[in-house]
Amino acid sequence: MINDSELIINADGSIYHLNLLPTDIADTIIFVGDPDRVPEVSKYFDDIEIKKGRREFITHTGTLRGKRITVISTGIGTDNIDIVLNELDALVNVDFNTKSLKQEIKSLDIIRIGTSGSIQGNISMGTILASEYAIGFDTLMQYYRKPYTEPEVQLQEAVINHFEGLSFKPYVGRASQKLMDKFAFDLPKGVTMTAPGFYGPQGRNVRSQNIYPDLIKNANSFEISGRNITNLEMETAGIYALSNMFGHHAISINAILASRVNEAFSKNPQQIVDNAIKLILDRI
Ligand code: R1P
Repeated sequence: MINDSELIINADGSIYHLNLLPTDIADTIIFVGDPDRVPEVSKYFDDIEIKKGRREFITHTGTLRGKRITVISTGIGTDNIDIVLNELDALVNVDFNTKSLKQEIKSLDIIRIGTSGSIQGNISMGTILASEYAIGFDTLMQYYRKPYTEPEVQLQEAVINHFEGLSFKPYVGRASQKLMDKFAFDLPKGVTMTAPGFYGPQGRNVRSQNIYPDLIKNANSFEISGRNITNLEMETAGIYALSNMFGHHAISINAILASRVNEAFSKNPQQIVDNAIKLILDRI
């Protein structure tokens, strides 16, 4: 039995932060960062059966062309991803009555529709990019033991060698091949760098003194077996590595809103995000 402080269940039977009951979620779950993006996705559902939320975690569950589907906002950063992934996993894999693991472990399909900045000149604003791999420049996975595949270890070692002198150890996560085949067969694919902050951790310097001022330059020049780091955001590595650990399927689709190499930001970000939402919902 899992004790009350390990797995906190609210008085109404819902899980602590997400405020959701096990019956509130579908097996296919769309992640968005911004809570305001949740209705931008669910407005395309045929009906909405559940609207719940707490803090930055807003959830709508409904049906699209006969398929039950959930969209949830994760807020910003892999610290939030830790909460969302662990609580969603508990919702499907823990019996809340006995507080014990279910006999049969379930795998969710998780699709992030996010926004991101390009760090390669040939990936322009407006691109909808699928992350094959993600590299976490945060410390989330230093708290979890999990096996890594050989390509993941090779990518991790190449990153550590290329970004000399980091005081932390980046980790690698990968997309689900099943979801890549279903959602991203014709999309540009890339390697996504996930940062634990928006300013210093992404090499931005408004009024700070950064320990790693050359992050973007180094990310831009990284190369392994013909692969580059394509884009930069704040969640994908955490989503991938935790999904890999738990056995969930995950894919991250990023609408490219900024070009860090050309130092530009899109004039129509809403339109680009809406294009990504419609593309994914068409393929659900
Ligand atoms: C930063 O502005 C936020 O935008 C990006 C980053 O990953 C970070 O969460 O993604 P979302 O638009 O999906 O939140």
